[in-house]
Amino acid sequence: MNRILSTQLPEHAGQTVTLAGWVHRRRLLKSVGFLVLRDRAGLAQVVAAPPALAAFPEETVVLVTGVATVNPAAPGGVEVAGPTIVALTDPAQPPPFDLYRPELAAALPTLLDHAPVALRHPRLSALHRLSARAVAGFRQALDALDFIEIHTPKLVASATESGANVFGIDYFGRPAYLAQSPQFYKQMMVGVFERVYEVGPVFRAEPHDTVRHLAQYTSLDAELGFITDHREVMAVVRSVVAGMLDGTGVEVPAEIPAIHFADAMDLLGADEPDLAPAHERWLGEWAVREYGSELLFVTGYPMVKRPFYTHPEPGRPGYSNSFDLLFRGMEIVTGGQRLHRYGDYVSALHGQDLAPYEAYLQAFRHGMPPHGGFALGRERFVARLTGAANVRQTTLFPRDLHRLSP
Ligand code: AMO
Repeated sequence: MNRILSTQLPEHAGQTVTLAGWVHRRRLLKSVGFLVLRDRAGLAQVVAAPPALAAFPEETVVLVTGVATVNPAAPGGVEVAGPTIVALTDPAQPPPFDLYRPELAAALPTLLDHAPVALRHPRLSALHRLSARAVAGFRQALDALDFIEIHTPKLVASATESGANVFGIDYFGRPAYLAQSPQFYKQMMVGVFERVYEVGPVFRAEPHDTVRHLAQYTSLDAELGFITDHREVMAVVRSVVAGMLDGTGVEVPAEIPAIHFADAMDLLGADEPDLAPAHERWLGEWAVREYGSELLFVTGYPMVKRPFYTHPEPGRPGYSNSFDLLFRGMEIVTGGQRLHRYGDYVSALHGQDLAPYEAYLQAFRHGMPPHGGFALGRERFVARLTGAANVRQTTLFPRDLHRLSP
């Protein structure tokens, strides 16, 4: 289609141009009418006599040909005058909310039920563009560090994280699962490529209705070999997060501050094996006060709360060489050093049937380097970045306890 975008109007001042997009809004005054057209780049104002706009209700898709005319009052300083407007669809039915208002005045369930239309709102689509830029930043940072991108199965034979929140499925008559993470596969591929990453969907049958849990989310995973301990993984996390936050105004310290889990518990005056959301919030505020940083690593989580592949802390076996990264008081990354000796895996899986882990264990039987990695949840990252209170706002089509459609 021979068209220019709304943002290109100023370059064409004085010329006849064609724009295509959605009718974002019409304003009909006594003697003049305005049609605001929305395309993927932004908004453009079209001026016409009010009767000429009557046939094009909001959200109708139109082709507008007219003269790009300088008008300082128009968005971008140039509007389209003397237009011919052709509808490319039937007149659109009005959406259940006004997409042209700066804020969508509808409750989250309504917006999610009407996601195909609600997501057209410039605020909402902008958030998802930001998400896409963050994922591009993740890839760029890891490409620059010589990682390669892999794609691993999402239909799997065993749970990779805790067994509790795994979706079971019928796989040609055999039991199987939706992958909770690419954990086993990314580790196995360290044995091939040394440094790998994956961007893909993961599935958690989360039984709780919370603002930070989804049944499907996008996991940004990385894994690297030949490390001394988890601190090298944390340095990679720092580069990745800096890449993802580039251009957002959030400052990433050259070294992100870190606190050991045991010290965090002392600060919190608590004695628990894991951090509760309120603990994370408190530590987030503490890191701002103490270090001026919105990012904080918590290291050394107790082994009892970490998966079996976690490497213990040398000299302090109750703790682990693992970490979480908190961003604005919420866990967005989990990672750490892994076991890498076959015998250690057999011990860690104590007494369990090893058959489902056969392919995974194969890698360790045949020689794996010391390695570690991490996973960052895209939806939580974007929620912290944008201030969205609920991860459902950072997912195009969220999946949760109650929602399987749209
Ligand atoms: P973990 O289970 O902590 O670790 O998940 C890693 C990150 O994924 C995000 N996340 C979620 N986001 C939305 N909905 C959920 N239900 C959900 N669960 C987790 C969080 C979390 O920090 N294999 C390990 C990672 C590793 O060690 O490499 C793992 O999956 O942002």
